[in-house]
Amino acid sequence: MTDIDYGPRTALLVVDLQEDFASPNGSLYVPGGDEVLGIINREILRARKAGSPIIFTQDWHPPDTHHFAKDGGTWPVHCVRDTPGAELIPGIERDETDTITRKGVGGEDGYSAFSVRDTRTGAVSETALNGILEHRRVLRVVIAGLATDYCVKESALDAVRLGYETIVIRAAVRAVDLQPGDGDRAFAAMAAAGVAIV
Ligand code: VGL
Ligand code: ZN
Repeated sequence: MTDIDYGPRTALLVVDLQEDFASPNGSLYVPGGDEVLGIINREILRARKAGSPIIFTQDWHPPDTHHFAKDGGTWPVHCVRDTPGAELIPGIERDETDTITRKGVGGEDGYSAFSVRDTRTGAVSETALNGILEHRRVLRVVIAGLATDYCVKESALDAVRLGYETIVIRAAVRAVDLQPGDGDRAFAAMAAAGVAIV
C-alpha cells in the first residue's frame, strides 16, 4: 500500500505491462511480473480520481532489430509491434483518455520511456513523453511496472535528469535479474540519483 498524493501535476507512468513481460507464457517473462497488476490497478484508480495524467508505455519492436539476440543483441524476441505479446495485459485499468507511448519503434534499444538509443550509432533521441508531460505541466512522476533493472530504472534516471520529482513504487515493479542482484543494484542506482523508492 502506498499513500502517494496524486493530482494534476503528478503523472503515473505504467511501464511495459505487456504480455511478453508480465505473462508467465511471455517470451521474456519477468519473474513476478504477473503479481503487480492488483497494486498497479489500485494506483491507476487513485491517480485517475485525482486528475493525474496516466501514461502507459509499450516496448514496441520491429521483427528484426539489434535489440534481439538473433540479430546480435541481448534479448529473446519480444514485444514485436502489433503482435499479441506486445499487447498490454488484460485486466489493466485503462481508459481512452490515457496516453500510450511506444519505444524501440525504429529498431532502437528502447529502455527509457523518455529516450531511445540507436544501436548502431549510439545516438540518443527523445520520445514524445517529455513533451506530453511538459504540456500538462507535470512536476512529479510516479513509476510502476517492468522491469526494475531496465525500463523502470532508465525511465526513472531520465525523469530525474529532466527535473521531475521521481518516485518508484517498490511493490509495483519486478526485475529481470539476468545477473542475480540486478534489481537490488537498480534500486541503489535510482536512490543514489535522487529517486524516492516507496
Ligand atoms: C525491457 C528488456 C528488453 C524493459 C525491454 O522494458 O525493461 N527489458 N526490452
Ligand atoms: Zn525490448
